[in-house]
Amino acid sequence: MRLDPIELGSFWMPKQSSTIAQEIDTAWYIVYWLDVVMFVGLMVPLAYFMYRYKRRTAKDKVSDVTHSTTLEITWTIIPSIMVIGLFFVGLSGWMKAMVAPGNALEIRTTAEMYMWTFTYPNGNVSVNELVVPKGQPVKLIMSSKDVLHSFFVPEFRVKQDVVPGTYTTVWFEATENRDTILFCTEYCGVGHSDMMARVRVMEKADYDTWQETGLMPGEKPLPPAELGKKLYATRSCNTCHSLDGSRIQGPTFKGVFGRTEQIADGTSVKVDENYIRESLLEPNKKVVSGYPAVMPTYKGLLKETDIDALIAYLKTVQ
Ligand code: HEC
Ligand SMILES: [Cu+2]
Repeated sequence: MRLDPIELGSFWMPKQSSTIAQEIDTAWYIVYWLDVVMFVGLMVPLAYFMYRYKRRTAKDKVSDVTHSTTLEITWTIIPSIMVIGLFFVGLSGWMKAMVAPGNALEIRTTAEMYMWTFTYPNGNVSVNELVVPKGQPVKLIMSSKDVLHSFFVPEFRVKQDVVPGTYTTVWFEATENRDTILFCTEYCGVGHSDMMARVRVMEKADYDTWQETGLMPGEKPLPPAELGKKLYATRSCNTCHSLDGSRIQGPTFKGVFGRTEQIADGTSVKVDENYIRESLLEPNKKVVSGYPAVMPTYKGLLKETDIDALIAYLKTVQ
């Protein structure tokens, strides 16, 4: 999936687009600059002493100082105070990041090789596109269908493992009316680097419209073939099916409609409306010979109009 690169907010960091981003960055910068000061403060004198007090001849005296209690107490107490200070800086941000506000909008999130599925409170589903209202806390209740994945939105400064067989949660409140990127940040297989999703942040009113009608801000209903073309990209068919005849994970869509396909059980089938429908709802019923049975089912994820639209679109891919 092709996405615009994330914008940088500073030399080190992407833009801050959530309510906790600022605090996380502040903690990070404190640690960072402390490290810089300590590193320089230790290494420069060290280098100087090595040069200045180098033992040059056998006659040079070796110091008889064995230790200095004052120095030892100083270099124990000062770093201890710094580390305790850092603990409280971190604790404050960590508590905020861990505990979602009670009024958070809950979105069920499922990760699987190699896509993200989001189910909204009213039953709407979006694939590889997380749609959230600006200025409202959002809590994701996440799990994985297969292996370990991890949810990471750099602009929001949130990151959380997504684990099979259990729920993990993460929350954020988006502050910018701008799209950004969600990455899988746990190596999960050959398609890992493609496992990204667009995060679309919009005004609450636009979000409500999208929930009701599926239309993004400024969008009009599309003719079926065009809607299908859009779904091909937004429902991540494009991660496995090419349009130009090349083989990715699945067979190319070039000339797919009307093509006769060899099925792994030895039979063959002509690609028509019903076969495409079945491929979407029960992909493993007829597996194309020579391909792995990795296509996920889209049952419950595509509306009837979406299925019609995809069929209309596939007819046009020649
Ligand atoms: C994770 C990879 C993956 C994704 C995502 C995926 N498919 Fe597939 N698809 C496959 C594979 C592999 C096959 C061949 C094996 C089989 O038949 O199950 C296949 C087969 C098909 C077939 C039968 C093709 C033929 O030549 O017989 C159709 C139609 C199809 N997919 C449509 C779609 C559509 C539409 C989408 C998006 C809504 C989609 N697929 C998403 C992997 C994928
Ligand atoms: Cu992953």
